[in-house]
Parts: sequence; structure tokens; C-alpha cells
Amino acid sequence: MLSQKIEEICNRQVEREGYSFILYLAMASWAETRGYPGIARWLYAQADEEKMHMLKFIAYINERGGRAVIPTFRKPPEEYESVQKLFTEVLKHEQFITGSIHEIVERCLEEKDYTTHNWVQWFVTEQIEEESSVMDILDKLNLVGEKNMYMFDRDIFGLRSEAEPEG
Ligand code: OFO
Repeated sequence: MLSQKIEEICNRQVEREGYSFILYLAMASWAETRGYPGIARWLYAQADEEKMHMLKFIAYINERGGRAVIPTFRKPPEEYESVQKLFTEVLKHEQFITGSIHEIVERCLEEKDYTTHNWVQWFVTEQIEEESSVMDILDKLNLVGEKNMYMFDRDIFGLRSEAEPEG
């Protein structure tokens, strides 16, 4: 059974993972309309992963005797100045999510909830991977520069194969 404090912080994470989902959808849609199919594909796949993260939290809260609350989400930005700026925002957002997951870890230790502590380790590891893959993309972007966006887009297209919307 989850304590009220753990239930609350896990529900806060439902909102944050859900916002990550729609944030990356908004970014994907922006990239798609700017003629960057590779970047759009990467972001759609990323959005899909975020939806899965949100669902994991919902399932966990409900399985452990809590009640997952589905929140409303604020509207993500529609415009991005450049691909570099967009991926800088992705990295910032992932760093924020890492901090948020670490707060759950801390709360678990305070509450001596070793079950949730163990369960949330999957997210701790996932965040290491997510931050590092975005940092790799930013390194690559710095190398190719704004002028070679066609090449960059073609490159990133090959990184993800799943999650292209139908139609
Ligand atoms: Fe990007 O890992 Fe969830 O939010």
C-alpha cells in the first residue's frame, strides 16, 4: 500500500511524463512541417516512450492500492527557433525529469518505501540513457552546423524506426 506522500509524488510524475509526451508530440509536428522527417520520426518515437512512462506510473499507483489521477496538461510551445534550440530544450526537459525522478527516490527513502524505491530504479537508469542520447544529438548538431541540416536529418532518420503516425 502506498503512503499518501508517495501516491502524491507518483501522481505528480504521471503529469510530468504526460507533459513530456505532448511536448515531444508538439516538437515532432513542428519538425514535420519544417521538412525534417528524420527529426520528426525521432521525436514521435520519443513521445511514444513518454506515453509508456506515464502508463507505467498509472499502473504502478493503481496496483499498489493508490489511485492514479489523469490531469489536464498545459499547452506545449508551438514554435521553435531552430533545431539546435529544440534539442537544447529537450535536454533541459530531460534534466528536469531526472531531478523529478530523484525526488521520488528521496521521498521513498524518507518514507522507508523500499518497494517503490526498487521499482523506480528503472526510471533512474532510463534517465541516464535519455540524457546521453540527447547529448549525443547535440554534439552531432554542433559538428554539422545549421547549414547541413539535410544531412543531419537523414542521419537521425536511421536512429529510430518505430512510431511513425499512419496516414
Ligand atoms: Fe524522457 O523520460 Fe520520461 O519523461
